[in-house]
Amino acid sequence: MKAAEFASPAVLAAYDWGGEVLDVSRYGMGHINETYRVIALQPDGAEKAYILQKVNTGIFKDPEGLMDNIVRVTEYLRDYLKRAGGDAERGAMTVVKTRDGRWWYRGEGLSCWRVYIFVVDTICLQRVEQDSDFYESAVAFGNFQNQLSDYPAGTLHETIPNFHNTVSRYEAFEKAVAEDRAGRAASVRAEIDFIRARKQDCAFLMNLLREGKLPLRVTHNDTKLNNVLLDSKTRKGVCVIDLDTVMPGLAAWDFGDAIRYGANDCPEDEPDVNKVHLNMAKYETYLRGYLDAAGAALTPLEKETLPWGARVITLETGIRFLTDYLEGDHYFRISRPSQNLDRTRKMLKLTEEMEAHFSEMGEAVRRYGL
Ligand code: ADP
Ligand code: GN1
Ligand code: MG
Repeated sequence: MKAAEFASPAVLAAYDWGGEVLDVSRYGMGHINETYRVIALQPDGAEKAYILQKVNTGIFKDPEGLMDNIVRVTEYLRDYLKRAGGDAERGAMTVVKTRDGRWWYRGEGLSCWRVYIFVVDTICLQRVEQDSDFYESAVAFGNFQNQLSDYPAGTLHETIPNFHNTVSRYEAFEKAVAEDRAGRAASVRAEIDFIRARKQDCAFLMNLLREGKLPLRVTHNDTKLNNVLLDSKTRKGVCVIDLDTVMPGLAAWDFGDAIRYGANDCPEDEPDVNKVHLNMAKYETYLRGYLDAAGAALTPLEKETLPWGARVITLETGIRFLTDYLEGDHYFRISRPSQNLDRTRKMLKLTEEMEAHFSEMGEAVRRYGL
């Protein structure tokens, strides 16, 4: 077996892979978990692939609750797809049990490992390559929203409390500025001022939620383009992945996170902010796909506030990147020193662009139908 990076034979022994494990290699581009692809030889001579992940328990402190959410949601989706005549095998992820019948393996130091069947003949994009890819990812996330619209959101565990509570994210940011643990606050005055000037915006959606004007849904909460698999031949959306943050939330957050990641033309850590622009054509493409799939399940106010979702989540993600930079880069994985600052600046520039295009963003929603 070629597994130079992989030093946990006990984890491999905890699962029945159907035959000899031929390869374990690091996989994917996530910022939080450790992901591997495992290839195992099957009795019929075929090679079968799995995804093996070490969940970041520094961030997800309740792996039991997290895995319970994932098992419940994937089983619900599979049942839904079976009833609707969809592809239940590929349309929902399948968690593989350990040899002793558990949904996850507790490793050394209370680490949490879990295994999924690798959904084959799919692609996972870091950037939109063609317009239709973004449309298809919107349909996939929209279907996810629609399919779960009758699921009692309040019964899910809050895997990270206040995950998209932008008001608490703002408070954590102010605390990081005050503590200035990495001694970086003086060098990011402009970014701090930019965020402070938008303190009110952080409360916009939270207020509507508190007032009962927006319903709490089952949401994904991390709707980046690379959290959906597209069919490698047809390029249609196959399966929504990365379900760690599935919990009660607002539809606008899911819509907004996808826009902040995908409706522009550069990577998330683009160092040159002059290149960062909101791409309105991509925004409209995603909006169309999302409403085509989920429109019927959303209230008029939910649809109306979708642009706010984009604006607030983009600002919030900038706040989170800057908070991490001020705290010394302990949360988001980095591969170079000022990566979290570049990520911050990109988010703030995009926020500004959304503010400038805000009326157009709203008009597009009205054009596609409230
Ligand atoms: P992270 O939370 O670190 O982003 P993900 O759960 O998104 O981790 O997984 C990382 C990558 O692994 C994904 O972007 C995708 O390329 C791949 N992946 C995850 N689950 C599957 C799966 N069931 N089938 C195929 N590829 C997968
Ligand atoms: C993290 O795990 P990943 O890379 O899909 C983060 C998201 C951020 C995103 C920014 C649990 O997502 O909230 O939006 O990075 N996930 C968690 O790229 O914090
Ligand atoms: Mg991911």
